Amino acid sequence: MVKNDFNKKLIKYAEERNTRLIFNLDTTNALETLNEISDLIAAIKINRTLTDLKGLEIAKKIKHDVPIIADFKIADIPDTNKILAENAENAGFDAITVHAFIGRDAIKAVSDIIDTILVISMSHEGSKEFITKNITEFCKIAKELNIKTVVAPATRTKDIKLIRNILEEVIILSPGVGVQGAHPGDAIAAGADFEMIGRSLYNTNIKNKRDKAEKIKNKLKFYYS
Ligand code: BMP
Repeated sequence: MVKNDFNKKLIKYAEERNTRLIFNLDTTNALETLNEISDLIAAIKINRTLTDLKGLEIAKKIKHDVPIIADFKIADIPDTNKILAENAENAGFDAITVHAFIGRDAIKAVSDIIDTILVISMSHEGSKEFITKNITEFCKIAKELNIKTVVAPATRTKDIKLIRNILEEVIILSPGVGVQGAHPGDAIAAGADFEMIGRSLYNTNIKNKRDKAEKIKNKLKFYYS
C-alpha cells in the first residue's frame, strides 16, 4: 500500500521555502554543508556510501525537518527487499530508491512497506546500455504499482520529457546537476519537479557554499504543481 506521505511532506517544504532543491549527501563532509544550507532545501538524499560509514541511525541523528530519502537503489529478490525496506522505515527514512529493472514483485515488496522512488533512468553514460532503453516499460510498472515518485537524469532531458509524457502526475526527481554536467534549471524546464545536487555544493574547494546554494535554488523555477 502506497502511503504517499513522502510526496506530501516534500511539497509542503518546497512550497513553504520556495525551493526545488534536494541535497545529495554521499560523504561525511557533506554533513557540514547540510548545516549551512538546511533551510534552502526541500529534502535530503542519503546514499549508502554514507550509511555504510555512519549506520542507518544517521537518519535520526542529523538535524533535519525535511523528508529524507534512503538512496539505496534496491535491486534484490522480494524477501530481501522487504527486509531492506523495513530497516529503512524503522530507521526513520521517509522514502527509498528502488531500481525498476528488478521487476514488479521485487518492487512491490518495497512499496508495500515504505514510499518508493523508482529509478527509471540514470544520469551516467552506461545507463544507455540497458536502463534507458526500457523507460517506457518502467513507466508502465510505475503506473501499475501506483508509484508516485521517480528518478530521471538531468543529463538527458529527453528522458525527462518522455517520462513526463507518460507519467503526467508523478513527481520527477532529477540528479546529475553540476559535477555531472547538467545546468541548474534544465531538468525542471524539461518537466522534472526537483533537482538533486550534491558535490557542486559540498566539495571542499567551494568557498561560499550557502551563497552557491542560494543561487542554484533561485534558478529552479516552479513549472509544475
Ligand atoms: P552529485 O553528482 O550531485 O554529487 O550527485 C551524486 C548522487 O546522486 C549520488 O548519490 C548518486 O548515486 C545519485 N544519483 C546520480 O548521480 N544519478 C542517478 O541517475 C541517480 C542517482 O541517485
